[in-house]
Amino acid sequence: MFDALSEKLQETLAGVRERGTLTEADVDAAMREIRLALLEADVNFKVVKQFTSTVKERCRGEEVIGHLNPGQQVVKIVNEELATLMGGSGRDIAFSPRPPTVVLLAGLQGSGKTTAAAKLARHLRVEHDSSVALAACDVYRPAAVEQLVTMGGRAKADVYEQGTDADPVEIARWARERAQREGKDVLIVDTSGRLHVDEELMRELADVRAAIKPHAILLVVDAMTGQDAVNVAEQFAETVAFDGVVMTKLDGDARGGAALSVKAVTGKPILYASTGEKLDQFERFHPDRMAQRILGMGDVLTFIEKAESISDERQAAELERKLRKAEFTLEDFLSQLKQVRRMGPLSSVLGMIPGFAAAKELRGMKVDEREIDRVEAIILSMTPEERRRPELIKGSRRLRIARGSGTSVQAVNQLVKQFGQMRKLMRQLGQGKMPDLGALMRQAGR
Ligand SMILES: Nc1nc2c(ncn2[C@@H]2O[C@H](COP(=O)(O)OP(=O)(O)O)[C@@H](O)[C@H]2O)c(=O)[nH]1
Ligand SMILES: [Mg+2]
Repeated sequence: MFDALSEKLQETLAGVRERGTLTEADVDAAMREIRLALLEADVNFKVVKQFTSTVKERCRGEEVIGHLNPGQQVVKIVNEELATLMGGSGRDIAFSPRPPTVVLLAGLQGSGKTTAAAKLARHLRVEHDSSVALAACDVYRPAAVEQLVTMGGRAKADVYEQGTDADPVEIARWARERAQREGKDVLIVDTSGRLHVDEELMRELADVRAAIKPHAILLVVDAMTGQDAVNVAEQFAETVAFDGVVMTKLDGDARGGAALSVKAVTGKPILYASTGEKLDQFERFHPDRMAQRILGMGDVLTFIEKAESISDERQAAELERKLRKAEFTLEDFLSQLKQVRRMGPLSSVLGMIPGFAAAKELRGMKVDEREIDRVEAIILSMTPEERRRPELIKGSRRLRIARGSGTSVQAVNQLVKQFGQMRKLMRQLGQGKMPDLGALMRQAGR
């Protein structure tokens, strides 16, 4: 998703970034291109207009024009405004202090409610360790109850159902009581949809809402329907005040218009994104990360989360302390290398780091895993003392390490030298300066 938009915005911003100074005409030209790119992505035209005028105003106000490194500033502004457009930072539903937290799902027929109900149940079980029950309140289609029973089973959630003869409001009320009695943390209520927003649907939703007083109402919308999805959301917002959106079928939506417009039009953020038919193709929606991804700035937080999931927190804190004090040794470097490797092929990991993903000359670059093997071998051939104090590595030590690792004295020299540079860089980092990773890579490649 967002592929075409992403490419166009990156192209435009790369042009801006390369300029030394920016004139007002440069900014205007860039805004025109951004406007076109957003319109082509099927973003609501009013939203586009508002977006570009905000960005332009900020560019003027923050003295981008004539400023040192103005291109970076423009990219930063576009990034922030894109994130704001989609709702700021991502969050989960708010849990009630008195369980069960009741979540009502609403939306048109086929938007993906039943699928989302099961996915959300799984998500809450896995991420929050919640016990979840699902209530089957779509009694109009005979297969709807069965579908929820099957999918709920796969999500390891209890499904509360009374077939298709009971009244949806009664089922909802009964399910809420049962969830409380059975000590469930969360009850997710799946409702019926219609092909269009109609009065009957709205009345039924209002009745269910009045009967069970949900803590959160989520509107499920199909991203593939583009601006129709946004119009539907707008209609719902007028009658059933929902709290957030579940955007489904993002896997089938190449343009991204609905995802970019819905918050601005309805005032409600996207909380979850569904990207496939499988149960685990569902995640919290992070507007800030999405904006960065669209602009090719790398997905730093996802990267950090990935890293955190494999290294424990204490280790991470210790590492940070060392980085700040520049006590980072080759030993630490080795353990970092190992951790990074566990995260997957290096090229995909590097793609998540800003600077790497954006640098044109690095796009499509293959990281030579054998080079890393060599580095690892060299460090492994050092004594612990040498790893802590690489400045000891001279003369006969160098030869011993080269022999032990099956490399050459030059290779050992090079590693020690590069490590020295890296340390210097980390000292800067410790002082709050972000290193220019692109420049570092170019240097290393020489
Ligand atoms: N590709 C894709 N299909 C989805 C997604 N979410 C739901 N579907 C499919 O959309 C169809 C309608 O989903 P369903 O949950 O029954 O919609 P409901 O009528 O709102 O309950 C089903 O065939 C689902 O498998 C998604 O994120 N991606
Ligand atoms: Mg359904």
